[in-house]
Amino acid sequence: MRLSRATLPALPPGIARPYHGAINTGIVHFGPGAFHRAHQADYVDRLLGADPRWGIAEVSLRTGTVTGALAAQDGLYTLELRDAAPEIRVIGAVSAVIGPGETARLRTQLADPKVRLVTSTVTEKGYCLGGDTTLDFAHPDIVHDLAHPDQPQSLVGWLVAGLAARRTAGVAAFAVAPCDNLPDNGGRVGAAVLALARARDPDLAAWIAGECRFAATMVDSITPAADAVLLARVTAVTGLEDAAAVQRERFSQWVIEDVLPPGGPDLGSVGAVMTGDVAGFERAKLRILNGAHSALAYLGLLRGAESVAEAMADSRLASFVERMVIADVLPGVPALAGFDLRRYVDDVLARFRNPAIYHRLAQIAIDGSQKLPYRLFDSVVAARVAGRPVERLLLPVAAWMRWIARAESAASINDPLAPMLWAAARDGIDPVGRFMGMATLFPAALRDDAAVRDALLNGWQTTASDADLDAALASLARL
Ligand code: CS2
Repeated sequence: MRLSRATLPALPPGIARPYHGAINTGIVHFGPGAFHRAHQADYVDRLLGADPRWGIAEVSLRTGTVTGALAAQDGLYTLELRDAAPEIRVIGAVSAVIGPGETARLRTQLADPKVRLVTSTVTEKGYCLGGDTTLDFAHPDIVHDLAHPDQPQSLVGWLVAGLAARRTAGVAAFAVAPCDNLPDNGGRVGAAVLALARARDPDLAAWIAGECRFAATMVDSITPAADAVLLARVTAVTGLEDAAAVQRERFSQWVIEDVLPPGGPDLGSVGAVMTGDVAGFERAKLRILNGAHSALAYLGLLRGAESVAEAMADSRLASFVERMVIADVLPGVPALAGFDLRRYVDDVLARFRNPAIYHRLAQIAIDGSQKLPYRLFDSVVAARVAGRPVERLLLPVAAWMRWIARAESAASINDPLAPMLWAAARDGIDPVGRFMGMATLFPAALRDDAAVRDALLNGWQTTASDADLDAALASLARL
């Protein structure tokens, strides 16, 4: 039997059920992947009992797998919180499902006056940004959206189309809150939307600039991809099949810039933190948590580990990463009022050790070219400015290059720049030079930096042999 509204009564007692009344759609979300379903949708689910206006219309622009599974289950799915005493809840925040190609429905939904907030988790690459903060006008999706503004393919194209439809209909703009791991995600997406709107119609751009708020957010909860083991566990506990079940650690944080207009969902009432300084939290999280994650992923994969907890059980690797974060990352992270960053480091490392979470390193290793600039290179820039060493920070980058070089083919690497990265890593003469020359990857401040080049060359040599890498991790953890 499959989870649905009709089968809800069959759930065993003790499993929390969703709000039973009717809900309206007040939020449109792009990218209903596991992270969104485990994180933002959980906050909204806990809000609906008090205010059922904020159901979520889930939009998938590319693949219909998740939207298809949700549609077959009346939008319901199971969330498992994993720690020593796992907890299972059925989430009922999804009020509508819009799959790829349903453009007329999407346009209507975006123009609906009841919709006040649009959120997104489309991964770093889904925003079509160039090397810095601006929209990449050479991106094929953006080229397409400029030529066909009413049939967009990109998220940014749909935001512009939705706002244009509201303006024409005399409906107030919705607010936008991107929820991906990008620093200043609100500001960047806002700039990208304005850039595309301007290219289409300067009056529209002026209206958006005046009417639409883009809130930066910091999102955090470790969410391993759903796998067959999870689905089987969920069915064993609930007695129901669920093709859209998700899992995450119990810890969860959602920090939202306090620029959203009144009249929207009161996410603060269900634990989201509204603040003026999202940038500080975002930077701290990206450099500390995500920086350590990426370091564990590439170094751990070279050392044969498969999960974050396994990599943390490799004491040589765990000591190295801890030393890297404390000595090289932390000093470059500006202080946050009322927030103990040193303690945050310990908490993050403890979360990585959670034995109830099987978080695959291969999942974190995806899209390195999109992630490393914010996760590690920003720390390298800060270290160079302050005259601190960069050897430790660049060893995981070298491990990434080595991991790419060992891939059988470019096609086996999950990264939008895979062909270029694979060709560079396999360059027999100067792979480090080829990587450093990539403008979208290396920040300009580092591209011609001899100290960076030396450290990467060292790392590249070191990662060629397991014994050398072992010795380097041990000695760099002591320095
Ligand atoms: C991870 C993140 O997959 C990755 O790259 O580093 O998704 C991480 O688990 C989350 O940001 C935690 O909030």
